[in-house]
Amino acid sequence: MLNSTKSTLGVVSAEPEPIKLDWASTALLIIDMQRDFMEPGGFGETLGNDVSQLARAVKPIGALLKAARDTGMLVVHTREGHLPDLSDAPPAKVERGAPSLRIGDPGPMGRILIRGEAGHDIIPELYPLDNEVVIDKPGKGAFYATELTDVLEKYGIENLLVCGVTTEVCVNTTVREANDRGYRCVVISDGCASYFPEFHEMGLKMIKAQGGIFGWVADSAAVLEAMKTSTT
Ligand code: C5J
Repeated sequence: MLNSTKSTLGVVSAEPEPIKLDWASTALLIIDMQRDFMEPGGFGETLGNDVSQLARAVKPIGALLKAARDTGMLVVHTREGHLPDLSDAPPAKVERGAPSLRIGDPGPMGRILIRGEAGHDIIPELYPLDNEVVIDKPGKGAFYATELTDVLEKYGIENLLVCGVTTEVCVNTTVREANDRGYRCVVISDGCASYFPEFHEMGLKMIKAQGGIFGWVADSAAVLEAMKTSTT
């Protein structure tokens, strides 16, 4: 799929300051909106988390996804998970803690956090279209051991609208990786969520602190407004 967004500029009302974006070089990056994190019986719940905390991000992401699809913006979805033989899952990740089920164990949505299982898939509300990019990642960051850099370079992407779960884990790790690679990241405050509301708040604060040390933070309404009022 080509990023068919016309070269138009929009100014997003963001923190710590407004940011001007060329939509033609901007992609929507949706992190790990998988059943394993969002639904009972998945990886998130095996770690003792209240998965209902994440539901609030679905609607704002859906609105951005619709706008991106309507305007031809590149959409990239990511999924955290591992190969069935666990060859890409470090023992340090699999063995830690005392979850009710470990990565690779059979659960109600198939084997926990394993590619191809029902739990690994993206939730129906945000399901990728056939022409959208889906990046499978073994780690928390979307750049580690994936083809994401190649995809972004291929489409001439310089800016990322980042949303998904969880704010302080895979969203923050990915934004830090992206920032070091030179991408401007706008993190969507209501399009991210955490099992711990206080970590969500702090995760956003860490990004926009010190003049935007890792990037910018804006809500979905501000991005949608900027997309509507863009100029050529
Ligand atoms: C976690 C993620 N929380 N997608 N993964 O383990 O944030």
